[in-house]
Amino acid sequence: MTTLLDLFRSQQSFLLTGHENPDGDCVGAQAALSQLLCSMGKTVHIVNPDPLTQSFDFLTEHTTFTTAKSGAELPDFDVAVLLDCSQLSRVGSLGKRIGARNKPIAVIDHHVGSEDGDGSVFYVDVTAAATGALIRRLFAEFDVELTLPAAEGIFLSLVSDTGWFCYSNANAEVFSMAAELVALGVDSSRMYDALNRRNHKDSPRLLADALQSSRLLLDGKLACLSLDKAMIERCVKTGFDTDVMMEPLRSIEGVEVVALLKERFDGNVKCSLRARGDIDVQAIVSQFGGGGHKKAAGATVMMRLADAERAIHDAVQQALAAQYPGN
Ligand SMILES: [Mn+2]
Repeated sequence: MTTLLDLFRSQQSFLLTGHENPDGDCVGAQAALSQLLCSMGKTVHIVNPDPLTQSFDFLTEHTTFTTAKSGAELPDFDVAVLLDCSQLSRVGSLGKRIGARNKPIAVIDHHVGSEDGDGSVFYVDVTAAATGALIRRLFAEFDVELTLPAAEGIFLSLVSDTGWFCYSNANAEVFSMAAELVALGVDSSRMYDALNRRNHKDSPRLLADALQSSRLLLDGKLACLSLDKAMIERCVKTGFDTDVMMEPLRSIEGVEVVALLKERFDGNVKCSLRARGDIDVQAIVSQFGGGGHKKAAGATVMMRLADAERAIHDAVQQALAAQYPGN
C-alpha cells in the first residue's frame, strides 16, 4: 500500500474509472475516493465506460460522474485509478484509451487474482467485503475526515457487495464501518428506497415470468435461470436489475449454487453464479475465463445459450462431486 500512498501524495490529477455496467460498489468507491483526493487538493475526474443507472441519483447530487464517449477527448491525468476491477479489458474501449496514455495505473480492488492485473501500483485485499471498505481505510491512512458524500459512497459500496449485510462477507469491519457511517449522517432507509423501491410498474410481472422458467437441477442443489434475448430486452426496457432474480432462487432450501445465464445481443452468454454453501464459484467460472469472489462470480461464456447451460451444469456437477464425495 505504501507505493499507492506515495503515488497519491506525489501526483496531482487523477482519472477514476471502473468496470463496465458499474455497480454500487464501483460507483460508491469512486464517489468516496474523489472526495478523499479533493480534500487533499487534487484534481479528480470520474469517467466510466457506461452511464449510472437512475437508482444512483442520490450519489450524483454531490459527485460528478461522466461517461466516456467514443469521439470525445479524455481529460488530462497523471494517474488512472481502476476501482473494483483490475484489468483494462473490463473497462471496455475506454480501457484501451487509458492504456494508450502510458500513465501510472493504480488498482484498488478486492477480487481474487487482482494483484496480477494491469496496474503499476496495487492495493488489493481479497478479504475486504467491498472496494469501498478499502477507500475507508485510505481516509484513515491519509488522516482525512470523512465527508457525508464520502460516507454515502462507502455505505453504498458495503450494502451493494454484502446484500445489505446478509452475505458471508459481512464481517466485523463492515459492521463497524456501517455504524460509523450512519453516525455521520448516512440515511440507510432512504438509500434502501433509492436502490430497491423505484422499480417500473411492469417489474413484478417480469420477475414472475422469469422465475417461472427457472429450473432445479442436480438433486435441487443447482437453481438455474436462463434469460433469452427477448427477456433481456424486457429487462432493459424497464430498467430491471437481473441480479434481483437470483435471490428467490437462493432462498430455496438445499440450493447450493444459483446460476443466472443471460443471452447477450452478440449471441454469447453472460453467466453469474452465487454460492450458498462451501462451493467455490470463482473456481468454476475461472474455467470459462471469468472471475470474482468465492461466493459470487461471473464469466462471459462464448457459447450459445443451450450449450452454455449444459457447460455450467457440468462444471457445477463436478464441483459438487469434489465437495461432497460419495454423494
Ligand atoms: Mn466489489
